[in-house]
Amino acid sequence: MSNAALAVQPVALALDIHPVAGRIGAEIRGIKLSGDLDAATVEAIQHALVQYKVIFFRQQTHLDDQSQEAFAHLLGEPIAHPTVPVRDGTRFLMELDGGRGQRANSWHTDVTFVDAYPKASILRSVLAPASGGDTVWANTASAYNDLTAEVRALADTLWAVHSNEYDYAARKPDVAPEKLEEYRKIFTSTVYETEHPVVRVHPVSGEKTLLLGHFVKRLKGYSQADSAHLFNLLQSHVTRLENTVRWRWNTGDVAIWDNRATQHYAVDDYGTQERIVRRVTLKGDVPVSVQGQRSQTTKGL
Ligand SMILES: O=C(O)CCC(=O)C(=O)O
Ligand SMILES: [Fe+2]
Repeated sequence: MSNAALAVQPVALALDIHPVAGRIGAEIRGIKLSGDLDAATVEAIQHALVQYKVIFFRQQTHLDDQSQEAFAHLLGEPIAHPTVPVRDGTRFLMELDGGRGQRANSWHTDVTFVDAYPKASILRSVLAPASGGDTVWANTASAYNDLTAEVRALADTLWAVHSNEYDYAARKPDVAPEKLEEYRKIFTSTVYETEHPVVRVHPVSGEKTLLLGHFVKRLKGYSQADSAHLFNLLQSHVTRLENTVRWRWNTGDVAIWDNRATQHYAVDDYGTQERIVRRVTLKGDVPVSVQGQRSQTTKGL
């Protein structure tokens, strides 16, 4: 082979990757995120994202709302939240401000109340508290693999109804009722219901993943009580500490997660300290079950 032919062979770009926990999460060093990254770097980031499921970049304090959105465009097609208005001056960005009670302290996958929910989320810390306010991610593929063969076979057949309408007060007893009502009104301005398989085949890796989290209302064909038992049996494997990674934020850190293979939880232990994060989500595709059936939105279209 001539030198010229060698030169056009695609070269896999090696990122400086440092796994954080045993089963999920890696920090990537030496990259300055922006809308101008070259194609090889973007491809390597995409690959690391599917492999590690959540990737972290420190010291990205140069990013602002616009360059966060520009970077997001390189990884996919940014989409706005279906009900929460975008931040002023942006097209897709959503802010979560702890001071305004926006504390995502329950286990979830983003926006699973619609069928083609986001494939990934890109979260930037704008203001990190001096202590506390960590975020935890869980690997929903290893959680599936941890089940016994018998429970896996059962899970493969289950379908769950996901909705953005749930008992907000029951979930957040510590938030003032007026604040909660204000939030609920916006979040459920359109009520959605979507039927998803409990086991989703990942469209890139082919892994089987548990698709659950706090938008699940019930399992199809089961009573409320049996739904709760079955849900807890499966969900408890997702959230086992061994199955998670926890990130201690500094202002300027960016976390990107594969929303098709993870759940996350923002720990609400920072009291009255300020904490602000901003998120861009990327368009996903409709989940497919082990048997090849697709998810379906039944309400809110
Ligand atoms: O505040 C966080 O760390 C995460 C919030 C969250 O759930 C999200 O951005 O999707
Ligand atoms: Fe979230």
